[in-house]
Amino acid sequence: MKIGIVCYPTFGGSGVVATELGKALADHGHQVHFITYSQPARLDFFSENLFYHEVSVSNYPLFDYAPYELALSSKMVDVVRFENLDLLHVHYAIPHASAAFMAKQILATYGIHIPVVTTLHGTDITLVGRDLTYKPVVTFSINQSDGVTAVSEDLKRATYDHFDIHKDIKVIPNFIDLNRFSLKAKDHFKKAIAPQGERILVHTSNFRKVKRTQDVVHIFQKILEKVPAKLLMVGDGPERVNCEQLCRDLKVCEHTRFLGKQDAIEEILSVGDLFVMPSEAESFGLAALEAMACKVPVISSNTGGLPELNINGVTGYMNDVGDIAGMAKNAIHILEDDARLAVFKENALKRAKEFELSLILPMYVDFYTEVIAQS
Ligand code: GMT
Repeated sequence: MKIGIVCYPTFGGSGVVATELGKALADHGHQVHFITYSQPARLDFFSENLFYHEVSVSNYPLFDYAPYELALSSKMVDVVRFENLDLLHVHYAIPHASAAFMAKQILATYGIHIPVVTTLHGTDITLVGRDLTYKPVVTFSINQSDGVTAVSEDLKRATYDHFDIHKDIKVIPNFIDLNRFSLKAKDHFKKAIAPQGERILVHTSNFRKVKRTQDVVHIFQKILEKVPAKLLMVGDGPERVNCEQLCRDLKVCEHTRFLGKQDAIEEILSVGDLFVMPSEAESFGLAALEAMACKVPVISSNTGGLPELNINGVTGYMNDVGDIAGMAKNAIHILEDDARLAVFKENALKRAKEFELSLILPMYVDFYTEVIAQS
């Protein structure tokens, strides 16, 4: 198949999933054309089946806001026509699904029919999409997609609950490439971070409000009262500065390192003993799956799709959003006993294997085939 993939080419989860999916499809002989405004973060090598088409938005003094969506639609039209694509797969509804709808209409005037698959990732539904500013367009463009997928049962439910959707939504969970995400020997790094053999906690995110990153610091402070530990905060975003201040206020700075945006997340996860994800909303929790693949159990909130990934008492624990005391208590329970920690680590990896790329990729390929046949 020749597939066009549209996504946010950033460190965000939806862009990561889209990029990894495209790479895997290309490995399996499909031709994949990425259509984005910059080179996706994890598309940093050559493959004969991978192509990248940059959407450049020309500015004009009249525009307070340059019309990215129009430039994207035009680029989709161009790529579909001249690369003879079989299908467009857009990740994150806003504005990709409506841009695809526009492209589809334009292509029809050339006698070209292009099926569109939209994958819903989370905040496009639960946060931004529900905002009345976008809701009519999001509803319309989901309904106009030829196929719709969601990354968890919870996100599917939320979509039906909050939008007037009359399309079937297929749940295809996120996946993990265990060739990349696996426990790496990083003993020297571990020693540098935790010279006295302290437990290492890891948090990775884009430091947006929805991630409740300050909860991570509060939880860590409580853990430190009982278990010698270090905290690695990976990623960057608007809340980082507040977290840094909180570390100073709570006097946990000397045990905390802010590592900023990192490419080799698997190497950092490899020294981790516990991953902390206290998010307000999380449609799936890809970062938690990445941790589990590196044998790191997860302390998380029980929001959104997290219960579909993290098994309470087995791969980690879940508490209500904001239950800092509960999360700290469960973290201490896992961390204070070597044997218990080892069991949680094994369980985390076992669970991650259920989301192996090779199991999930065929679900997308079958879905594309079905959508192409039906449209
Ligand atoms: O979590 C973010 O802020 C990024 C966001 C995105 O779309 O890039 O992540 C969403 O999609 C990921 C991949 O499907 C999911 O694993 C995340 O749970 C989801 N984030 C939220 O629902 C908050």
